[in-house]
Amino acid sequence: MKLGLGLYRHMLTRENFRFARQAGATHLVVHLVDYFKGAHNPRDNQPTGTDQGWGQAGDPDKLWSLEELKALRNAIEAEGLKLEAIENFDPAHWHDVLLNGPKRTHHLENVKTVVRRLGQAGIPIMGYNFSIAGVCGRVTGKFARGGAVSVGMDGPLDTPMPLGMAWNMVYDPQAPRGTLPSITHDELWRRLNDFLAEIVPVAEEAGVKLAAHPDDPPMPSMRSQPRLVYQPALYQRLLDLKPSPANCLEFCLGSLAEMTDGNIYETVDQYSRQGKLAYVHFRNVTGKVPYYKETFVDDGDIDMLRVLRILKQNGYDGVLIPDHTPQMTCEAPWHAGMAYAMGYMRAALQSLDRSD
Ligand SMILES: [Mn+2]
Repeated sequence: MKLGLGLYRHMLTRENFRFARQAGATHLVVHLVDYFKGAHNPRDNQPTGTDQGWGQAGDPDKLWSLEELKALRNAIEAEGLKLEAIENFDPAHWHDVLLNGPKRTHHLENVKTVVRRLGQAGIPIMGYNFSIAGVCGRVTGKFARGGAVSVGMDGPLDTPMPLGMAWNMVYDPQAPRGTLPSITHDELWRRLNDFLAEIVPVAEEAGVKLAAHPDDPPMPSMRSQPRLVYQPALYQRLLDLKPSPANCLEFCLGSLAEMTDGNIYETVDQYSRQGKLAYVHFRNVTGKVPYYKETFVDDGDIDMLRVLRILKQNGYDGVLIPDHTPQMTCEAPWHAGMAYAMGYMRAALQSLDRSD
């Protein structure tokens, strides 16, 4: 297994590539969506939800270009790292795939274009989250050990979403007032089915794995919209809809452990045994929806070492990234939190390798 670090768009600097290397990473996972345009304190790298979500989505007419992707890969390789995955499509480019809106056909073409460009740029994985409401409804507080600031959930959130919003970002600031009508779970699965039918063949041809993140938080519905993968067994449904080497998982241990059904070790075994993990979000948590808190990696409900042993047993050879960590109380809360998680992960992997 390989150690990686995830970086947000505004962090794609040589200094942060070096930070990743220093913390033991060999691989990077990169977010190209800018979640922090309206953030008053981007230093914490913790977007928080309001009615307006994380802020405004990107430019609908500007897809990530091949040149941009190649330049990014080159800059990362120049620091001795590999670019393993891009995490998340920009809602500006595909909102009508999620919403089944008037631009749906055009937005499916956008996704195909982005996937083909990843293939051409030699980036092996595209992570995505097929979710109408996205990551929302979380609270922030001093929940983690020693009063470290982390996120969690403190009860359901079912306020309907305003029009012009998808995946917790605003794609149309001029949208009329009003709220998005609810749809059924069956309708959401039908939209996913159509998405996979169109995109998986393109991903196969491009040599790119599509990696689905489970719902964060994994509630059956949020903001009056259904969610897709909110129990461990629903991941199997997603895989079985379109069996293909390109139909894979962005396997988030935290979100999976927050689910009310199943057992995290059986879940890890079930999906890693099938070779379906594109990469892993290696984070820990205490509690389950709708009441849970994110914790330091060594301090939650999941026995992370046991997870690693199962992954090894099933031959998982991909990348692990910390995903999120609590913010440590110092001048660099995000970096310190990540460095702590990376040190833990590196020690765990070394100990696993040397215990044969
Ligand atoms: Mn995750």
